[in-house]
Amino acid sequence: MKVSRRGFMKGMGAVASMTGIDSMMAKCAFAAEQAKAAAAMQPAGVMMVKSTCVQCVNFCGIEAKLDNGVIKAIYPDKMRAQYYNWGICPKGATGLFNTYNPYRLKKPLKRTNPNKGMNEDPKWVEISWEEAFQTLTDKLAKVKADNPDKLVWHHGHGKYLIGDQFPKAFVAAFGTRNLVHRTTTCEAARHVADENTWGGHGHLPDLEYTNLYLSFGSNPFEGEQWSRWLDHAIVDGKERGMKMIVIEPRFSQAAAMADEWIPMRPGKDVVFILALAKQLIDNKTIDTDFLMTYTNAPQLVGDDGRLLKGADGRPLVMDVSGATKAYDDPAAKAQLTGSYTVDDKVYHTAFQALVDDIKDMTPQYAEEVCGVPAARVISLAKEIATAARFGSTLVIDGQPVRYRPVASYTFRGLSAKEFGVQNNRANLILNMLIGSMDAAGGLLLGHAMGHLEFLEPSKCEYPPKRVDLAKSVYYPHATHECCQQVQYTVNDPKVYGLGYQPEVQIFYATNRPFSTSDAIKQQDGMKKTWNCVIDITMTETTQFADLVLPDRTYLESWHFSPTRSTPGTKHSAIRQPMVNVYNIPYEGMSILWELNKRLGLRDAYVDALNKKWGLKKVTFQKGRDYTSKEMVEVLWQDKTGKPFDYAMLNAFVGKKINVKDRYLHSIEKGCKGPGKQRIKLYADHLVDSYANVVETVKANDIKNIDLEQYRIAYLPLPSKEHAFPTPHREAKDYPLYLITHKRIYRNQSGYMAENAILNQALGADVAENHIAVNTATGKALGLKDGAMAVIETRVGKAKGKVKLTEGIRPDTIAVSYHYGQWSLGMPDYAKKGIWINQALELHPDRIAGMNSFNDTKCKLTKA
Ligand SMILES: Nc1nc2c(c(=O)[nH]1)N[C@H]1C(S)=C(S)[C@@H](COP(=O)(O)OP(=O)(O)OC[C@H]3O[C@@H](n4cnc5c(=O)[nH]c(N)nc54)[C@H](O)[C@@H]3O)O[C@H]1N2
Ligand SMILES: Nc1nc2c(c(=O)[nH]1)N[C@H]1C(S)=C(S)[C@@H](COP(=O)(O)OP(=O)(O)OC[C@H]3O[C@@H](n4cnc5c(=O)[nH]c(N)nc54)[C@H](O)[C@@H]3O)O[C@H]1N2
Ligand code: SF4
Ligand SMILES: [Mo]
Repeated sequence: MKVSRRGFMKGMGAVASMTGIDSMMAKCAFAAEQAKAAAAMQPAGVMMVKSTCVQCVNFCGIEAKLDNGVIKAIYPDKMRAQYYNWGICPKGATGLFNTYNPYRLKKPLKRTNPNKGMNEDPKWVEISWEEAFQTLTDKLAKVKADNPDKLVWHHGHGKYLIGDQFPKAFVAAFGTRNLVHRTTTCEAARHVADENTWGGHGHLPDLEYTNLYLSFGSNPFEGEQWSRWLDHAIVDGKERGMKMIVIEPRFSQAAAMADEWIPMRPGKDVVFILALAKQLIDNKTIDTDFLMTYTNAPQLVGDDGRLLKGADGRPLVMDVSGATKAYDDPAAKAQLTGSYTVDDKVYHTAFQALVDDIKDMTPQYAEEVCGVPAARVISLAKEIATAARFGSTLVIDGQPVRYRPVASYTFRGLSAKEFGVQNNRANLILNMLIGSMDAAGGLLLGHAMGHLEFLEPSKCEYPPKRVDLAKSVYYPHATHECCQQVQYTVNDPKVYGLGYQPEVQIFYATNRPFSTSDAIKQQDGMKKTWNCVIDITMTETTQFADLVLPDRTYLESWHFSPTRSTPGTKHSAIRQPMVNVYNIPYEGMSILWELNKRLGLRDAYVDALNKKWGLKKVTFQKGRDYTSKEMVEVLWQDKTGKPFDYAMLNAFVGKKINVKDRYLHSIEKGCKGPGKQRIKLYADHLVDSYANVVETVKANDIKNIDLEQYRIAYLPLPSKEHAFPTPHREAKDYPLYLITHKRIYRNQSGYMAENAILNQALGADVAENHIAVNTATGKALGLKDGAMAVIETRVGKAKGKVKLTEGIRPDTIAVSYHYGQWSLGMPDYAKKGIWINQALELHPDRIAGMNSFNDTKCKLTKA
């Protein structure tokens, strides 16, 4: 019998309302019984169900084939191909193995061994959901009555499983300021660079029209990114004749696809980019019109680093007449370069400040620092200039738009760094110089000047309010809820001036003691608090948990699922349950609902949900309960205006973006003309942020801030100092650079290490990772291919198998993330490979709070 999706959902709906499987009114034990009954009532026959894969951040559309209620195969949803997603990856195709995984968590667990540690058996005891909720509610009620900030909520992948909004609404209703998530381990430095440059964040290369694509350590094809749209847009671009140059220390899959691989020395990109900038400027091959119209390049800067402003506070420019004028005076003919005396003081244009800043960035200097031949710096600058087609326009659908078909793009390659913000600012400045921002074929910015507050200096508060020290004097522009500082602060709040000791931590789909740098030290904080973990398998985090709650997987639960918009499309999607393999009665969304209810916060939660989700037409109502399905229905209807039946059949609705919205809505609206803020080529407000750091440190006699390092971090322009992160300066006895990266066969950590296909069927190379060592380096160190070696850094050691390759710089080794799990709750086959994070130094960016993952230096020796 073949059953349609609509028929199936009707059946499920009937089961749900009849048995209360999804109903939060039900008592826990009762719900579990009913879940079993529901599972037994799966319809017979073959059926196709559309949904969204949420095993990584790409949210691919999927179509699953069920046979008698059992998932037999997962295919890509062809309907989404025209919008963003053409196919699925090995993880997506084998995702059912993560759901049918026999090592899944099935019942709530209570720890009975009070000692926490890597080798401590927690001595779990199974408990009922009722007892689990009661324990958690009691703990939370106590904390709430005392000081709600003593609760710290963490989510990692959880951000995508149920969105940021549900947890954010919960902490708002509860009253704690302490919610942290994973963005600060991903790309927060890039977001903060965007925010401090153009007042918003998020940008994408316009690959449909790009002719020259520079990729600085963005890792598509391996670390899948942006809905795999990036992979396909790159392939399509290349078929059209686009040239792609990959600049990074390692021969990545992207490098394998590229026309050229430039093996950059780790962490030195900023010098390379500034050397390119100098060449472009010296050769007079820059987009002057762009700089004058959209950026603060002509604004005057004093010797104190600040902008010269008129009586009304508006920044001034130097008119060709020799008088200053307001930057946005339509009558002004401003100078782009030069130094001028105003009221007996010397001022330079911001552009001149850049020219002076990079005067030493010769091709020879770039060669010395970055290990890239000087001749290639010179020739690449020429290539960029030719490809940029200065002054040209392209007519698309009858609309002329600026045409600068060169895009310089990056992701964690420049962001997962101690100077991540400055690295990314350098890349933005390169795009500014060639005028590629918001041009056809260039770099498209999300919503320029949508948040002008990002362009203001930080108040550098002290004492800090939040456990992650965000926006405090420690991380003044940390706007993305830094997670990796938390355990240090929890371990010793007084050192940071935090006025309270956190008591309870909840971890929802995140694996912090495995995923952060200097990971072993991170465990100390978790030993001090009572911890609840919500996951689908045992992990390194459960090793430190007091209570563990099982969750349903992405194939078992509802969500108004995210998608990734692309330069040309926007969409909405849902995720829907198709099985419930272990009859688990709750999942992320319903756990939160139940908690709020038991804490007496249900109506406050409803208010917060409406606000966080920005609901307008259809909203959550007070005084009633919602099943997870009903919550998704509210969200779908408000966001799409379409009936929910449509969602259950198609799981997706998409639309194409018109030319105006694509090219003329961002900087054209936000940065051009009178009264509009200009893009900050020169980030003058960082000078004031630094001054506020100095003042706060002095006023409070703060001992653990190195002001000289803050001065360097807060320079208003990226500079050569930003190519020398702490380990590069200090770890003199450690000769090799150590970098890490993603692999296509894993998403992060935890559950996927237990997927039998990805661990057994695809062979040994997939089941583990290795140390990539240049052949010449291996020979010099007496290391043969396959030999065991020890990586030693200033913070730890990691042992693993060597893979000799030409695909890495001789002064660098690379180890992928994801492998070498050690949780006692995992089967041995999931533990293969190297856990590199125990050996990575942690140096958060002093602007963004984003962690450095790729700055460490090491020794390599035969094991
Ligand atoms: N060396 C090195 N370290 C890295 C990286 C790197 O490239 N190199 N990458 C960094 C990056 S970009 C990030 S984002 C962080 C991520 O690190 P974290 O934020 O710590 O963890 P996540 O990988 O987001 O979450 C993984 C957890 O979610 C669980 N999970 C999966 N599906 C479900 C589900 O349906 N329900 C529940 N409740 N749990 C589920 C998994 O079992 C696992 O325990 O790691 C960072 N760490
Ligand atoms: N298969 C898979 N896909 C994923 C994930 C996953 O776990 N698995 N995670 C998702 C998440 S949460 C994220 S944040 C994204 C991350 O997406 P990416 O940032 O694209 O991926 P990473 O592998 O973290 O990127 C690091 C890249 O930078 C390079 N690199 C390291 N140091 C330097 C340097 O100094 N300079 C330059 N130029 N390059 C350098 C590395 O060689 C590597 O290729 O991936 C997402 N997609
Ligand atoms: S790329 Fe990510 S979302 Fe897409 S199929 Fe693979 S795991 Fe799923
Ligand atoms: Mo990430």
